[in-house]
Amino acid sequence: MSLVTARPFNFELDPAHAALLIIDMQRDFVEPGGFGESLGNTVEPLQAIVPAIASVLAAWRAMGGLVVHTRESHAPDLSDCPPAKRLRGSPSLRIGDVGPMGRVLVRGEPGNQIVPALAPVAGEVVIDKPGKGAFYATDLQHQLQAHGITQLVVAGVTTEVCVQSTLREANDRGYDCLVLEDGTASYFPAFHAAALAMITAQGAIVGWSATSTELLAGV
Ligand code: TIU
Repeated sequence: MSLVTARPFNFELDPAHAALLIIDMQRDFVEPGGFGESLGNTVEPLQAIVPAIASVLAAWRAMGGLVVHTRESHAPDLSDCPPAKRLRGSPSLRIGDVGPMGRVLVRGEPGNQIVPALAPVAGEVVIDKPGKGAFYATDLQHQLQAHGITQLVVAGVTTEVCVQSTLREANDRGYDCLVLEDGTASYFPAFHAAALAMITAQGAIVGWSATSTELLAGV
C-alpha cells in the first residue's frame, strides 16, 4: 500500500491490484479531422494532457502494473451504433463517414488508433467500446476480475463524457477510482473542472482525484 495525496482525502493505492485505465486517447478525439473536431470542438486541450499520461504510463509499465486502453469505436457495418447516436445533432462528419483519418469512429481506421505517444504494447488490454462508458457492451469487467483488479487509476478523454461515465460504472461495480486531474481533459475547461468536483464531492461519492505528480510520488 502507498498513500497518494489526493482529493477529497488521501488514496490508499494498492499497486498489485490497481490498473491504469486510459480512456479513448485516440486520434478521433485528440487530432484535427476526427470525431471531436467534427462536433465543433478544438482539440488543443486534449493534446495538452498527452505528456502527463505518458509519464504515468511509463511508470506503470516499469512497475509491471496492468494497463487497459479503451477506444470508442464501431463495427464497419455500424451494427453497434444506434441511429440515435449517429443521427444526433449536425456534425460536419457523422460516425461512419469518410474523413481525413478514414471512417469516423470506425474500428481499424487510422483515426481510431490510439495516439502514437500512448500506443498499447504487447500484454496490455485494449477494449473497443461502442458507448461512452467502458463497461457497456464490453468485457472490461471480466478482464479486470481476471487480473484481480480492485482499484482503477483513470486517465483520458473527455472528463465529463467517457471518463465520468466509466467512473460511475466502475464505482457501482465496487472499484476504488482515482482520476488524474492533469491526465484528463475536456473540450470545455469548465466541464473538466465541474466533473472533477462532482466526482470527489460528498466524501468521494464517485472517486478521488490527484495530479500525475502526486500519483507518481506514490508509485
Ligand atoms: N464528445 C465528447 O466530449 N466525448 C465523446 O464523444 N467521447 C469521449 O468522451 N470519449
